[in-house]
Amino acid sequence: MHLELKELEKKHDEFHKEEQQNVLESSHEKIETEKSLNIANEIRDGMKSAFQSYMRDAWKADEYKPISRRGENSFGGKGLTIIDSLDTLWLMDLKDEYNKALDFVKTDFKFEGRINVFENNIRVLGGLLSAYTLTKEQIFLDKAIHVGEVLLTAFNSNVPCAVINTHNPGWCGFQSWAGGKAINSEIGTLSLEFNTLSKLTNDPKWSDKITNIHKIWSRHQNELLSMYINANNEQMSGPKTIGGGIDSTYEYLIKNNILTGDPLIGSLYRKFEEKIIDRLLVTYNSRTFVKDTQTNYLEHLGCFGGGMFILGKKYLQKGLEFTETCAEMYTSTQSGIACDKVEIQHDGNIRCVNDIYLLRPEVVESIFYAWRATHDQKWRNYAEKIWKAIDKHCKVSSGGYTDVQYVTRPTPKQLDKQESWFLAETLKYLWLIFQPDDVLSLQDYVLNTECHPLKKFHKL
Ligand code: DMJ
Repeated sequence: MHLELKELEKKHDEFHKEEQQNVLESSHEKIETEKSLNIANEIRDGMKSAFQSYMRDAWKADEYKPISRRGENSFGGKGLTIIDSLDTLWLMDLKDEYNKALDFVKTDFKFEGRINVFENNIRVLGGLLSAYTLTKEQIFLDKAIHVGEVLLTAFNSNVPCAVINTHNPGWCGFQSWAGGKAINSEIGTLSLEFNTLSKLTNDPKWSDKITNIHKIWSRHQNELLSMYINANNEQMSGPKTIGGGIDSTYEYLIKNNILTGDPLIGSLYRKFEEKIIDRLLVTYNSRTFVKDTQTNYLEHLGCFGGGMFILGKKYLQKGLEFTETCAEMYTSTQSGIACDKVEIQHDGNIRCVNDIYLLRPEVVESIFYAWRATHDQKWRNYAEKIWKAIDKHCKVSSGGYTDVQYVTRPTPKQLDKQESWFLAETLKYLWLIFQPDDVLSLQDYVLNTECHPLKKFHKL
């Protein structure tokens, strides 16, 4: 009898302890959710400031110079910032700004003149397709089809031209810095948009071009891809890294596999992924990163790689470690802002090589995938720190955000450019990190390299 009573008391105590623990956990969760909402609102205010000051001083220009308060037509005057911002405005429920952007597309948007195929594909075609995907406004699809028709004229052969000009049909240019060759990342970063356009229109003329490009990759699958490719004989040359010039080619293989469900593209990605892990991924005193072939340099641009491994699942842990190295590029400077290029030394020290920050997204991009994959609070903590540093040093007092220089000093120098990718990507990834997972669920969407969401084919 006595024993039974003791047993009962014990059970009673355990029950209360558990209850208290549950109450504690749920109030902790409440505080975390509230905190996340506040940070998300701050980021939304940042987007408001970036877009509204562009509206005030540079409406219809491609990009904004927030210090001199004027526009810059870096894309020949296509309203690039407007198109690149459409889906962010919609997602953040910035209605007035979104409606103004929609009116621009209806009445003013023109796609003509000199056109850089890769940049216009990821930002303009990607921007229009994602706006259509989210809103179902027919005008976005109509304009996307028009843009897609123009981009198709870049294909004189399997390897498209880097630059075309609608005022000079048939003219085909390549980047002079690439010695007249095509750049691998440029031709490898068309597939998500072209395949989506074919799917939505039921016309294979875009996806056919992608099939041809994938045949080139298949012929080179026994080695890592090089930076340049000769458009005439499809020979490759130049460095084999995952930085600028190659980066998003690999990213688009895994994303295209997820978008379309095509297993052949998946196995092509796996072949390259294996080689990147074997030959380029290193760990120096607990800092894991994908190195350059000749040096121990790591570009901010290359930091998309952590997110790519996380998406690929097989090297999830390596992806998380790589993402942490990239996040530490921010925490290792006095301003809390990362350098555009660093050297990871053998003792794990991060040495700045290029002391500039161009409002780039790749690190918060990988942090976004790390957060969605693990829900480890440390990723939100990193994102919060990065956001606060950007807001402190890159925000211009009269409105908008700018590139900065001398990020290793406590107070960097403000330059005079608000990149369109800051509104399309950096702010969107940061905001998404503080949203629940069903906001742009990765079960339904694939984000292109400019963070424009496209619907997975089986969900269409
Ligand atoms: C963006 O336009 C895209 O993320 C692209 O893939 C690489 N460069 C910029 C941002 O740094």
